[in-house]
Amino acid sequence: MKKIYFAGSIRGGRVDAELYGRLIKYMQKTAVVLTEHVGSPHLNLLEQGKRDIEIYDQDTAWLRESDVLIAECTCPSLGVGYELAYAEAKGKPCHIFYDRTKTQLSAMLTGNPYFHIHPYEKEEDIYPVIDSII
Ligand code: 6IA
Repeated sequence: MKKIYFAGSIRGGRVDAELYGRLIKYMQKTAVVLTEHVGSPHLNLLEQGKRDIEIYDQDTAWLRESDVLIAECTCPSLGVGYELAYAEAKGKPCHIFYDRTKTQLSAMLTGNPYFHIHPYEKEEDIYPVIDSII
């Protein structure tokens, strides 16, 4: 089974947290998701116990261990942008999803041919693309 690093906004804002949760649940049917907590509704409570240096060390270790990075980028997040650049530097395939009716993606992502970018209009459009990735 492929190991997936799923990236989604945390301190950038949790408006899409439920969507992340549904995507993670779907991917877990056929793959290992290293970052299940990104879709957790209880993240704020959990987060208080962990120091930022531990979060950084764990997440960069998971990025190096992963086979593919899948990022949901509708809600902009500095952390997700950093993870994308880190994964690119490590040669990991990077897939970016965003709702084109809600946001315009940064030119630093759309302008980089390394990234596989998947704009969508409806959540149901995401799932067949995920199938083709994993
Ligand atoms: O800048 P942001 O906070 O929006 O960055 C979000 C991204 O950074 C996510 O894709 C995560 O991989 C990573 N990240 C940010 N905060 C955490 C975190 N907090 N834990 C793990 N990854 C994080 C603590 C919660 C945990 C104890 C359940």
